[in-house]
Amino acid sequence: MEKVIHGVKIECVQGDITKQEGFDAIVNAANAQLMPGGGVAGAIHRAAGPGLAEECRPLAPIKPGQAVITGGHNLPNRYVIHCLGPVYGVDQPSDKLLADCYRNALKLAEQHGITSIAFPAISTGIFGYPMEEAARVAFEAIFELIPSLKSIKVIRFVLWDRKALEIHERVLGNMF
Ligand code: AR6
Repeated sequence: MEKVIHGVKIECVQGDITKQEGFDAIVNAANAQLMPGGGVAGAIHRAAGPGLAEECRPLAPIKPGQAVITGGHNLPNRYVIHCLGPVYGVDQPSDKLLADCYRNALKLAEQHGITSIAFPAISTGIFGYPMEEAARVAFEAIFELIPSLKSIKVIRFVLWDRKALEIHERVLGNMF
C-alpha cells in the first residue's frame, strides 16, 4: 500500500529491513549501547559487518527518542539511522518518545540529503509497544513533519509479518 502526501510517498511492505536495496537509509530499532542485540538490531549488525559496531561505539549511549547516524558498511544502504525506542510503559511518556524517534530520524535524514528511508516498527518487538498504537504514533509524527521535508521523497515501513503489515495498512488507510 502507498499514499502520496505533499509529494512524499509513504508505503508499507512486508519484508526484512536489511534487504532494502535502492534506499539511501534504513533505520535501526537500536539499544542504548548501539550494539547488536536481537531483533532488528541483531539483523542489521549481522548484515552490516563488524565495522558498524566499531563506528557506533563512540556515539553510545543514546537516550529514548534519540537518533544517531552512521554509514551502512556492508548493507546496500549508504546510511543507518539508529533510534532508541521507549520500552512500552517504562520509558514515559512512551508515545512522545516513540514520536521523537521518527521526528529525529527524519530530521537527521534531511540534514544528510537523504531521499529515501525505510523504517521498521520501532519498539514493537522486545520493547513491547502494541503494534496498532505504535503505527498511529509513527504515522502522526511523520505526517506532521511532511510539509517541512525537502530532500526526503519516499518513506517506507518494512513490517516483519503479515499481521504487522495489515495493521499498518489499516491505520494508514484510516488516517485520511
Ligand atoms: N526486518 C524488519 N522488521 C523486523 C526484523 C527485520 N529483520 N526483525 C524483527 N522485526 P525489535 P524493539 C520486527 O525487538 O522492540 C533489540 O534486541 C519485529 O517483529 O527488533 O525496538 C535491541 O538490541 C518488531 O515488530 O525492536 C533492543 O534492545 C519490530 O521489528 C531492543 O531489541 C521491532 O522489534 C529493541 O526493541
